[in-house]
Amino acid sequence: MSQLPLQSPGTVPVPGLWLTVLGPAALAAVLADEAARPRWLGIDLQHGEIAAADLPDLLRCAELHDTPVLVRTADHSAAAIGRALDLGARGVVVPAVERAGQAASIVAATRFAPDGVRSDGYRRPRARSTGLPGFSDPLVLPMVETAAGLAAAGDILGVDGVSGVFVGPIDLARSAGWRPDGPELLAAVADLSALSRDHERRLAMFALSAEHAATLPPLDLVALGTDLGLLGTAVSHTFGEAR
Ligand code: 3PY
Ligand code: MG
Repeated sequence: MSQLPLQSPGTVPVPGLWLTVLGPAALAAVLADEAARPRWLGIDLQHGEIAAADLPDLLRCAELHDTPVLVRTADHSAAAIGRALDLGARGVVVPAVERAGQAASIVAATRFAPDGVRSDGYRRPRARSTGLPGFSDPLVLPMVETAAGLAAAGDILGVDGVSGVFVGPIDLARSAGWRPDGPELLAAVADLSALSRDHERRLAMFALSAEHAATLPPLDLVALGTDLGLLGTAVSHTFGEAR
């Protein structure tokens, strides 16, 4: 697989859509336009309204539309991580990682013995790749979203098998006492961007909007908003003008 070069200043991160409410039928409609669809999807099992039971149909729908999915698990458990990968997720985003040891356990949960502790079930074996050229398979992205996680980011990025870190600006800002779109957060992301490159790892982040994304330091992956957030923006724009 060809290697996607690590991002350098001014290059555009791979844009994704964060799903919090959509079901498979609506997702199929969103992905129907091949020229304009998001390059990846994040399915959020920590927040939002999507239940674990919705995952199989959402993943099948995404697969039929050739769109790789990262699942944000509700917690760090090997069960949650293994299940997301079994169902076809190309990677996992794991909330609030604060220590290298936690990151190592998460990596172990993504790998079969003898390299890890992932259980091998009865599902048909499938050759899986992230579908994102140059991104490791599966993507293992611990979230940096607390002040403690930020302080430990170098150690977390140094863990063998970690693909990179995923910044959660809302929780990070809350934990550090900053605004999510404030200058301290931007400076922290710039530091993480440099640190990720030093470790030859990826940097991903949830942006508050496409406009916010345009202000961010170099990233590899960016979520440009949520399904419900984008719908809300379109509704206020449309009905604000129609009133
Ligand atoms: C955060 O910003 O804390 C997130 O987890 C985004 O979903
Ligand atoms: Mg968060």
